[in-house]
Amino acid sequence: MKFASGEVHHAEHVLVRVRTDDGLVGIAEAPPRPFTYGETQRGIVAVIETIFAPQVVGLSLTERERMWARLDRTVGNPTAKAALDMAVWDALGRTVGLSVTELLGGYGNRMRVSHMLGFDQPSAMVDEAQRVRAQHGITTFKVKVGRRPVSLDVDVVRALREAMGPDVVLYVDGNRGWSASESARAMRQMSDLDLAFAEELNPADDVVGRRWLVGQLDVPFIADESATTPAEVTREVLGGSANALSIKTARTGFTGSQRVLHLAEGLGLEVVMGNQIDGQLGSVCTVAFGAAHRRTTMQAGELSNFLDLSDDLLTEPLCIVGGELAVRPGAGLGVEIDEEKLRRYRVDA
Ligand code: MUC
Ligand code: MG
Repeated sequence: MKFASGEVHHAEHVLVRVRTDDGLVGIAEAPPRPFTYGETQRGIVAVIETIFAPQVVGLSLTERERMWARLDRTVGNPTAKAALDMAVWDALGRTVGLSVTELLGGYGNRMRVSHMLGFDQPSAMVDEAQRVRAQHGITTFKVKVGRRPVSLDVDVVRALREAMGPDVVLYVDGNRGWSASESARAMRQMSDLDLAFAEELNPADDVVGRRWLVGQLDVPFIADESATTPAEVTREVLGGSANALSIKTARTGFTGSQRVLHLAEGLGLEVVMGNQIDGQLGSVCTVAFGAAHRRTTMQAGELSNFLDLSDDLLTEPLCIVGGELAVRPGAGLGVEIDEEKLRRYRVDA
């Protein structure tokens, strides 16, 4: 997967496991994304082993507020904290015999899926979209943009609209690749392509340029990596630099994602469940959260990046059917790690 801020070739993730006194194990994954959050695989392991584990071992599964007060003494490290949080929720669900989706909100048990298309030639991106629609029934696509000249990406989006027809939902994500003026020009050139959203086309740190851009667009502007915490969301939205949100459980866990979601409800913002190029375990976490709440099910969730991986760790692989991914029935997240595969892929033992 290639995009304006980086590329991902391997799933060098961290599997986080929380063991309870009763012998139950909660699980979650942390995906290192140095170009977005500054984390690395070894850094995630180190911060959990040396700082977070000593702070949380001994707490009850219901003391999440206390746990976060301790985790937040350390700045940064969002995916390490999020994986710990989600593993605790998984362990809680297994303990009380309820799914995480029921514990979080119980709104539904599935989400429509949006598929992310990384940088390539227009014909290759169209081929992928057609294959994904034929094989999995997916009809919503997020197109990575942010290349120079902007015509590279404009041509792709136009080719997708022409090949896929008027009924597919298309939106674009620039991962901060363009300037404000490049973004405005590209969006003008795509104004006849019926885009649903534009995401992080330029950096939020271009403060005036970003407000200028967002103020002139006729589609909601999604803040992703620029607004990950309630305070960042408040700053970006009240400052006029965004008017929709990407929520990623990979970086805010279930506890922090719920805070951001409730803030979005209060502010009246549309939200999209985003993907941090997650494996199957991360995708299970995203759908468990997204299906649990009404607002997150209003848009298709980005749940299909795991399709790019040649193998994964779950005993029962995920399956997207009819354009939807279902929550796994069963307590907690409802999934188990295949210990044989874990032995094969782990790099620390
Ligand atoms: C996205 O929505 O931006 C790519 C980089 C990253 O941090 O997340 C992905 C997808
Ligand atoms: Mg994004």
